[in-house]
Amino acid sequence: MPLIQIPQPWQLPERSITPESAFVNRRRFLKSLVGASIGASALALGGCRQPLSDDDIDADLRKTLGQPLRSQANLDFVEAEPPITPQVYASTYNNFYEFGSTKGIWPQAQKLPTDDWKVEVSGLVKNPRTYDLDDLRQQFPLEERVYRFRCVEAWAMVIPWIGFPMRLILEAAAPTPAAKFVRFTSFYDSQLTSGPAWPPSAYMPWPYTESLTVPEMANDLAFFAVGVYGRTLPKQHGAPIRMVVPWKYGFKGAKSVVKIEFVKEQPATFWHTLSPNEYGLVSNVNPEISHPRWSQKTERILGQGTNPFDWEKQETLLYNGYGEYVAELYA
Ligand SMILES: Nc1nc2c(c(=O)[nH]1)N[C@H]1C(S)=C(S)[C@@H](COP(=O)(O)O)O[C@H]1N2
Ligand SMILES: [Mo]
Repeated sequence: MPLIQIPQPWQLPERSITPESAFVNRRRFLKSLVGASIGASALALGGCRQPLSDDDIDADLRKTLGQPLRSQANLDFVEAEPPITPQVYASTYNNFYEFGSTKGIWPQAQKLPTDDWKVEVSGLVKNPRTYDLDDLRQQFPLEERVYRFRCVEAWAMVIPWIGFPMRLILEAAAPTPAAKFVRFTSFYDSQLTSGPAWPPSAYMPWPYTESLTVPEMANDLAFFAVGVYGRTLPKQHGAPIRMVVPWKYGFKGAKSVVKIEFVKEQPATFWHTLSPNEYGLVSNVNPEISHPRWSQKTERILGQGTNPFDWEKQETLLYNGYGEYVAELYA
């Protein structure tokens, strides 16, 4: 499938043209990043943005595209506001509790076994099906989407995901009228993804699960990512396929999804089960609803200062700025 970039009204605004030197640097930057080996040389590059070209796509992802990128389709570049977070920050500052409770779990996450991955789509649907990764990537055309991302912990970033709208899986599955919610389950194996030592993993309701309503999943913004920054998704980001729901707090986007089930009742979910006051079932980004332990009025943008912890502060927007596209879901 060609990787296509379809301009949509919710895309982040186009800005001035990035100089050629930045483009060359970006390519070098992308090439310097192979899986987990992340070069510190990339630090200089914050925020410049160019259309994806064939050179920017790694061999693994390209294999599944089947044909070269359609370059004309990618000529419009998007410089995001705020700028795209440098990959070196986004891929070394992660939440993935299956591998520990600190942000630096990316080396541990390399244990995730992603070969022969299968995603089961089941429950209240006319067409249950188990997809392997090639099925998914070939059946659903891949596109790039630059989205703001807001963690409930009040940090934020801007990420260029590659994947396809969740709606395409929903349409293929054809949920029955009884289906009201969707439960998403992450990979779990008590040996490989044993969870953090502290807080104690034994008390956590594994596997990690999340939920959306059927209309939320059908919204055009709800996305499954299989790639990021022009490459196959690194394991620490939730390879090989993870949810991206940009108007909700980050925890609503389960990583390394193995099962998508259409159900009648609101399912129990991981964080909500652990701490219902802190992690709501809906959890739309909302500056007016404080977390019990901190305000949600502002957020810190990852990687905008000279080091990852010298972060710019900005105001948090209702629905993370995507209200125009999603507010009607909650009217
Ligand atoms: N399976 C699983 N999915 C998960 C998490 C997790 O611990 N396990 N953490 C969530 C949280 S709190 C956030 S902020 C995002 C982080 O995604 P990133 O590390 O790719 O930025 O993943 C979400 N999805
Ligand atoms: Mo988060």
